[in-house]
Amino acid sequence: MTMKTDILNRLKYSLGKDAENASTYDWRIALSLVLRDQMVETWFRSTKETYAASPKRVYYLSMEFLIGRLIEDMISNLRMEEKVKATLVELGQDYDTIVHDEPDAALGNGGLGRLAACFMDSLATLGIPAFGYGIRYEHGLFEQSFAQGQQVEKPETWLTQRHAWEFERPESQYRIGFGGHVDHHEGKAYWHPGEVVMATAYDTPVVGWNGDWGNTLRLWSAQPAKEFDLESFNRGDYLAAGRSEALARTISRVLYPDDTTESGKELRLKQEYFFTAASIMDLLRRYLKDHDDIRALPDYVAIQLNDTHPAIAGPELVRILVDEHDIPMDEAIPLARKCLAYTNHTLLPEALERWSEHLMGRILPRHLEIIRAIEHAHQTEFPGSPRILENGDVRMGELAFIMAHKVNGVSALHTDLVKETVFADLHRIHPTRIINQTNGITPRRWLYGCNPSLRHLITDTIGEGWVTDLEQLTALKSKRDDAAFIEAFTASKRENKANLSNWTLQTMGVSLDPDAMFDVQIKRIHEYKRQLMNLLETVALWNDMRDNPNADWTPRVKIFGGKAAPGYFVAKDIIRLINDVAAVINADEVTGDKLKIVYPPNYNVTMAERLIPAADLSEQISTAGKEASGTGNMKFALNGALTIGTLDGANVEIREHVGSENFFLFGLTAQEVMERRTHHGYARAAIEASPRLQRVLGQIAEGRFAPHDPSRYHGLVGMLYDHDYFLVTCDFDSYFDTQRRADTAYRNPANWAAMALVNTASMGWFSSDRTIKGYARDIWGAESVTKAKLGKTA
Ligand code: B1H
Repeated sequence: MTMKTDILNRLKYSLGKDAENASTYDWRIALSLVLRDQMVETWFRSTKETYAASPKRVYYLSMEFLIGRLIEDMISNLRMEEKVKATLVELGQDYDTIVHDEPDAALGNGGLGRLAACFMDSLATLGIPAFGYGIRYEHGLFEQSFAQGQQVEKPETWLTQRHAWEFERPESQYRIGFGGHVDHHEGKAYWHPGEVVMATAYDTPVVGWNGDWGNTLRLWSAQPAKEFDLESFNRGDYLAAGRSEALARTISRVLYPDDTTESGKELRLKQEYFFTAASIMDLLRRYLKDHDDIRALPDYVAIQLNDTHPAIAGPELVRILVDEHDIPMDEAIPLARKCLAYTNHTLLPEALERWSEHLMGRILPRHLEIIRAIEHAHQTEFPGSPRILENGDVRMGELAFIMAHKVNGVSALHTDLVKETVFADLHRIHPTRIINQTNGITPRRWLYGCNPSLRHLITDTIGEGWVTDLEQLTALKSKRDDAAFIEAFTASKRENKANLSNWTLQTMGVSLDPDAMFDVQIKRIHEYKRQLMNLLETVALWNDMRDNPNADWTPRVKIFGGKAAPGYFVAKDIIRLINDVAAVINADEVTGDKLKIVYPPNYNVTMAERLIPAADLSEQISTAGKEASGTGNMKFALNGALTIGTLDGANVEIREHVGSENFFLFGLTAQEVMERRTHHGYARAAIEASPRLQRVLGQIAEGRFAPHDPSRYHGLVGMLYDHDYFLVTCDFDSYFDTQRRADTAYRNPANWAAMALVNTASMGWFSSDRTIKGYARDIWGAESVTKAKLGKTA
């Protein structure tokens, strides 16, 4: 059968539509179902090969999988782009319209969730048997719009449409208990939960490059446990009856939009336990089908904890080993540890999870007992070591560390800081436990998929091997003196910029000058990421341009994108200020096209795929020591943008790879930041030393950008003077000067393009394939079942 017939059949039999009456949505779902059929073949084959090989399986537990749109991934990984395009032409349908109809699956906040999605792509491409485990949130990250410049949040509703990729698995259901009490007799513990919900699995196949291997992303959805309600009802406990229904309705309802900011909410703890417990039960059921000896579990199971959110996995696994398999506690703890590893993603104190013992005891009474046992065992072995239980709190970082056989940071600098700060004492006791695995990004989505013009140029020049072996891009370095190639490279960037300008024109009514430098900062809005410093620099540049309008300025478009956590008021003020400043500057006839600010609302994965290929300059300007890694920084450099950045996170390693001459470095180092904070009045001193900054702050404080509400930003400006914790003021001058160096460099287009090309050509190491090989080798002891793929290990 031809693909055309397949699609028409799906339209008819799965959607009940004929071609004459089909909407874009109908066509997209029909096409998706046809593609899904293709994937199922790979998927079955991989499952069979896995059972035959009986290898170690990897389980990646994550509260977030920020997968975005899947249709283009599927089309390109199955190598069906030409065929799909040709078929849609035959059917009189437009490829782009159909592909862009798919809503983003926004099941994550930012980098942590997107990393999990890139890892799933690499695991499948490398042929490592793996499951991603998470929550099937009914509502992903909220949708952002602006009203008079202010962020407005609306619930996200991706599941009101059919999610064409998933399979519901009603047969894979687990009972998840909460609360209740624990009985002890004859040395055994019996937990009697007070509430139960059911976890139902939904599977999305994840197919790697070339359709060679398929893994599963298994997301859990909560359902009421009917028979439990009935039981309670019959016992006369009318309140308990119905509670399961209420809990089930909320537990997988919505993603917490907090990113690296404070939470501590009861529902969040329930969500964490819900998906972790379901995942542990599921992987044990799979293991016990083929194995009798529970003590051999670590030979077949590697569980990776994506931050502390699933850290309850430690106590849960111990609970099952002790309470259900009668393994003694002192044996169960090290056995569980051999299966578990923990990735730390942040040092920000507000993001380090703690739960009050009281709450933990109420929601998970048996787990609190086990946590005490883990604490006791560790204190007995290492008297005086850091405690899990402290000041009435359960510290999840310490728990995850003590229950993991490896703990990793996500960039070289971050890992050093993990050793020196949060886990310094535990590191002294366990000196080989902390290791580094610098983050990476999948080249399939972040070059092949999002940047067709550059993809074609590269493939025409060095062949297609780079897609699975990104280090092959180094071959492009020799082209930096090849004028014809540089011209083609520049033309590709220009095409992407023109496309972006068309998009901003259509969606926001603003067209951009493709000859201007596109300077992009896209990420969550956070004080440590310093969008505010970028904006202050923009105002300073505007002042200079107006002072000297006839000078030969390098035209700039400042592009911002990102959401603020709904309760993070400073971040929301920063958003409003960006929009207020944009309104004034964009209307200024003196500066005109020489300076524009655009801030498209609702930044998400799809928008990143649009903006990154069109960027000339990548803003990676966090206060040194605060950004654990960053992964956007890698995406930009891979797509031929130059970075302006601090020595923070993976910027350090990016700069080493691309060369200091191809990177605009500025600002204090992590050490200098810590030192500077000890100076009394450092911010005021920095402001007083910088007339340019003083002037900008004066304008904002006077209401230059909010003439009808002139005191609007008093708080924000006052904060910079009095407690500028993130050192915006101290780095401002160095940042401004470095921006002017970027201006000068941009005026020599051939040289700029050569620098950009070296960036692209040097980014091979930042493939998430390299990262996953590192985890497989150093943490999991897992291998590729399609052996060839792991041959060339980084
Ligand atoms: C990162 C988070 C995070 N670090 C709490 N920590 C969350 C913490 O909803 N929550 O409660 C959500 C997310 N996210 C990011 O991880 C780092 O800031 C980035 O620097 C890093 O690149 C990324 C992936 O490692």
